[in-house]
Amino acid sequence: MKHLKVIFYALIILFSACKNKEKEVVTQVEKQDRLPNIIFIYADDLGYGDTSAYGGIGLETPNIDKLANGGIRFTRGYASSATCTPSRYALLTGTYPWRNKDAKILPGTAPLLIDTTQATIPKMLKSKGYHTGIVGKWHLGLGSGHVNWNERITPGPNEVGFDYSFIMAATQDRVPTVYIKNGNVVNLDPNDPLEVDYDHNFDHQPTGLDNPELIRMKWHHGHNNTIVNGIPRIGFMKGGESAKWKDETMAQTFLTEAQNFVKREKDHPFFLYYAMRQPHVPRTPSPEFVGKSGMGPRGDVILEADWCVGQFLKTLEDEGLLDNTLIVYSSDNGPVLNDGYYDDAVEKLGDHKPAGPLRGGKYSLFEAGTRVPFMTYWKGKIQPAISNALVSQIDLFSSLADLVGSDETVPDSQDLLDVFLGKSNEGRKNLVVEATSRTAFKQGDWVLIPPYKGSPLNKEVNIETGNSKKFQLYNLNQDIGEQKNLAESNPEKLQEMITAFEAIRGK
Ligand code: NG6
Ligand code: CA
Repeated sequence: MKHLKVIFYALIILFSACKNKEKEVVTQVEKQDRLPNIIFIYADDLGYGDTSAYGGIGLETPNIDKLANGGIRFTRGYASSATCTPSRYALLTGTYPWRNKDAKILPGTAPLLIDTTQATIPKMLKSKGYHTGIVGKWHLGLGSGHVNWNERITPGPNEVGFDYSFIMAATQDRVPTVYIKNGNVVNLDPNDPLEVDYDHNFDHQPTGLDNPELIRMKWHHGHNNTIVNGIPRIGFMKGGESAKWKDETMAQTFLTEAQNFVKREKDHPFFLYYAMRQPHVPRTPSPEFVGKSGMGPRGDVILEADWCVGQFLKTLEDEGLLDNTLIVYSSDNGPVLNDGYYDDAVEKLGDHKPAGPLRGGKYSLFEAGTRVPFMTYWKGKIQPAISNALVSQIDLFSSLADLVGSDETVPDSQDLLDVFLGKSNEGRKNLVVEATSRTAFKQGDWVLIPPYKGSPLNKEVNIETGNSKKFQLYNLNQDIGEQKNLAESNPEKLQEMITAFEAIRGK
């Protein structure tokens, strides 16, 4: 009897040990099979030459460089547009922005630009079980015509695929200067309602134009409406005092939100779109970064952004997430120095070249408008390399769909997953880029800019627009700075480019 009892207990112990073993195996398999987390870190107006990884002079960006040098650094990675709204629209929908006539720089009161029935990356990932979030700059419109900022603002990010959103509505230089969390203005006092208008001032509200004595950052062009925190903005705003953001703590606020999101969501696959506001105007570094670059606030906020990337990567590392997370780093458009405020960006630039060797900048059809820092990083999975493949941010939709096993497709987005993971160098054959409602065409090493009316120079920002009465044809392989127009000397190539361009863009 005693023996039987011993055998019985021994069996029970053996059985439960087996069960535990089984559980261990299952968890390991689950871990291996788990879809990777996906993170976009998106800068605002960061140029091709603004990081040390891309040869930037006089600015050290060790954390962004870690992504560039530890992953694939693309030398021909493009934003879809030379301005923010169209690029962000294309990034999330995988659709060329020039197909949507409303995809232009939007005021803070514009309605939601993405149709709620349209395919988006976060929706596609959600269908595969991802938890999705956006932290930072939105600038894709909110609501459906008239927004009451004192009620839940909808539709917005939550209606186009994001489970969680903590955003600024438009840009740091546009009202409303408040954070919006899942559709609600953060810290809003119902007794001090928030009102926003882009056409008319509210009674007795000071403005940058009329009250220079209240200003701590002088406006150069535009930016002379309502003053918030001593900075004159675009658009008029009244009330909402307790909800107004502090410009100097915005970097930390977004960083903390991004860190909290990954800590919260780490137990299942997640997608985070971390849309940083640097180095867009107004450039307001936190006190630790003031004067750090020697280049004035523009350089200082680039260093601050780099620090944020470092802190964010540290969180991913501490949480044990780096091995299973694909990070895509890029910028929404090329660089600009004076974008409407006097902030020493021009005066203190020194030898730094925000566009590197490229011509133009933000708003421009030349290369620097859309060719931006672009890298993919996945610890242990992507081998460090430099890729010269032609890739665009619109390709992320189809490439990520492939990665997660979704068969959803959108016409303009090409599946370049192997290129993004460093297994292939076969990028796109060609690409249409947009800049302030004009388009240009790249195919192989060649660039075609069709004739456009309008000034060849945007005098306010001192950037060449790309406008010319004549066709422009450049060969980037021999002439990365687009100095030698070959349209007349190579009519066959010109015709070949025009035909290929029209086949995509229409006549
Ligand atoms: C322009 C603003 C510029 C910037 C830009 C949007 C003026 C004169 N200029 O209209 O300062 O806000 O819009 O930048 O108002 S973007 O990166 O969001 O596209
Ligand atoms: Ca931008």
